[in-house]
Amino acid sequence: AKDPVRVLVTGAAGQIGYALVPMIARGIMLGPDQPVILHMLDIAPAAEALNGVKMELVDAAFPLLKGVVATTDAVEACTGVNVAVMVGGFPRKEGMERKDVMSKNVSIYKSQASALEKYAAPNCKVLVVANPANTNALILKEFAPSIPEKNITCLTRLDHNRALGQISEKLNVQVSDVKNVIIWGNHSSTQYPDVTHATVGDKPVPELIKDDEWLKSGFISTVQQRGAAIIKARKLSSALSAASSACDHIRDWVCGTPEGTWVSMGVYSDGSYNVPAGLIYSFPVTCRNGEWSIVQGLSIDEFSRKKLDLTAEELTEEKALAYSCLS
Ligand code: NAX
Repeated sequence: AKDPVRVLVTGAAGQIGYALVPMIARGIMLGPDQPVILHMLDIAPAAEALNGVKMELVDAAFPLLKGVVATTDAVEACTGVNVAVMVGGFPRKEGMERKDVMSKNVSIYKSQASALEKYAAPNCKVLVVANPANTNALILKEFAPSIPEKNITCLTRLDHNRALGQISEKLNVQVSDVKNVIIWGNHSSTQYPDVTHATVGDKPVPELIKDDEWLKSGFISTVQQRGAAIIKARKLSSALSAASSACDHIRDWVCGTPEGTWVSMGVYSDGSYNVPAGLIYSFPVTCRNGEWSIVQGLSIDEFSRKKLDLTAEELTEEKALAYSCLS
């Protein structure tokens, strides 16, 4: 039997945490033959709720679940973890300035970066979900310099999956037949959902859809605004889809992407596609042997170029704002 993998979930008493931990314990993230030990971190006001989640995990008697650590101590939470899913953060509340929210998250991600750097297992893979996801991941990278930058990513797979879902509904085909959409840039409303290279079977999506107007406007804004639409409908933000996409992200990263298929991940930019180096930016990637690489050589038309640049500009501004919170 395989040794258990230790998976950290921060913010585990929250909405996404509640959907995510049972998925991990059932093998959806790391596979049906991979035992896991869950490490759950939250803050003191949520300690009792966190303990309730732990009780439910015990009650569910998951065969793959070999242990549960539920704690408000970041050191205990980070010790020995092989995978860290960072869902905990400070939400933007009504009337709050962007800078104030950024400042709260910068201080959380700075201190959790240090705990991970000191106590996580070597080669720990990190996925940041909490918003602002790209910039939180960048701060984590800055303050955990001994963790390889290739190991620090943020979640844009939910946006990617939303794009697959929209195309599947529009064409009335199975979502599993749609592939190679791309989310470029920030996990925010400036993200660019791109179907230029997407296919259904062996046919290009733009040829199948034949509705340029929808592709260039309705589709893009629906994907960009989907989070807001869920909040409006549910009075709560996306949780099950976020949790499921986080599992997809880690599974493909660890187990590899299928031949001929790429996915979207927020990763440290090396300047590919003329995206400024040093941002955490969502790119199309393939994964093999536990490492992602950016898909190279895709053609970028003028329309796409503008969208790639716009979301990069927003990330550059966010980065500056985050740094201004440090001083
Ligand atoms: P909740 O408010 O339900 O849960 C957040 C949890 O984090 C709470 O239990 C809170 O106590 C905990 N927390 C706060 N500070 C912490 C700290 N310093 N250490 C550990 N835990 C801490 O939010 P939820 O709906 O679960 O969303 C979590 C985060 O995901 C939010 O930042 C949200 O904006 C972000 N999202 C990101 C998505 C993505 O695709 N990247 C999509 C879904 C989601 O909106």
